[in-house]
Amino acid sequence: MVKRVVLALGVLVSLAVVPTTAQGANIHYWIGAVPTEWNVVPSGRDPVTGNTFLPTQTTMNTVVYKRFTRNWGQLMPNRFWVGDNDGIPGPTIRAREGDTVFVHFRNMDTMFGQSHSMHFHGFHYDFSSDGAFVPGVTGVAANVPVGRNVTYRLRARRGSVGVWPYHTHSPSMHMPESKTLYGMIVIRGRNERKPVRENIVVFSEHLGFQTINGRAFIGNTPTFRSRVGERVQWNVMAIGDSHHTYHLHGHRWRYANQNIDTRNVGPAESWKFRITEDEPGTWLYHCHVNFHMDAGMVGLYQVAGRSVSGTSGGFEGLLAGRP
Ligand SMILES: [Cu+2]
Repeated sequence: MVKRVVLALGVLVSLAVVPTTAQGANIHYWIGAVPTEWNVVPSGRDPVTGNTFLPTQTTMNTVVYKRFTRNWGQLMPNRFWVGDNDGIPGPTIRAREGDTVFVHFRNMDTMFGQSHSMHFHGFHYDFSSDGAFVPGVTGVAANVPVGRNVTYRLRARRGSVGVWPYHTHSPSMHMPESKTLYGMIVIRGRNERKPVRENIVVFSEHLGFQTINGRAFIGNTPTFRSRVGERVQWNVMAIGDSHHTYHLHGHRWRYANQNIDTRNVGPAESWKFRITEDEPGTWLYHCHVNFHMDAGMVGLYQVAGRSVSGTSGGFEGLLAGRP
């Protein structure tokens, strides 16, 4: 009897030691710095003004982050619009509070032959995984030569929940052809529910254009889609030298105890908000700095009604030029 009580107590004690929330997972990413040719205005036109551009004005050789399958098997497929593996922004790194993320990085920049790195906001990590070059102090992970691999170990803790940038922080971050080495981190709370849709908007500037996810003008920037009744999350971030004011037509959300429909985002700042969709339409989202909008920082958000027919109204024609 005594034995049984002791055993029961032992079970109770061991249960108490086990955390009440689920243990975090170990997540692995294989991400390379890959040279690529990038067209900022693949349609060659701004459908609002009718201005046209030649490919020679809108195309650059540059270096981007791309994700590979396990152990560098092959490039992960790209998905339309937000892509996730077309290069700008780089692949989205996802985790939940409690997870440990291993990012295996390989520098494949044979085009420019520069050393690169990855530096992550939001996560907790040891100094050796900082990925930021300090002369005479940091190791190879802060300045990875072409052909070399390193692994960054990142921990998502309670203070890590949110959306964050990652980018190169080797000396190459000061070179024009490496200004395209950036991407987004999305860390969910342990018990935070997934939104039905997630729209990623990264403001930056390339080749003199003001870009959203590396593209300029409607039909080149992402066209996001949703349906009335869906819970939609917008992740907004800026990279580069400018401050932007994200604005979404026909919608408003709560921030700092007030209703807003426009919010600032400066270099390396990032934030998210959620809305439950109730306004069908083909809405503009854009930076409200006027000359930024004029230079391409504008896109469409198409919200269909509950019926299948939706509200596309000539919208597909706008996108005809998109590859
Ligand atoms: Cu702007």
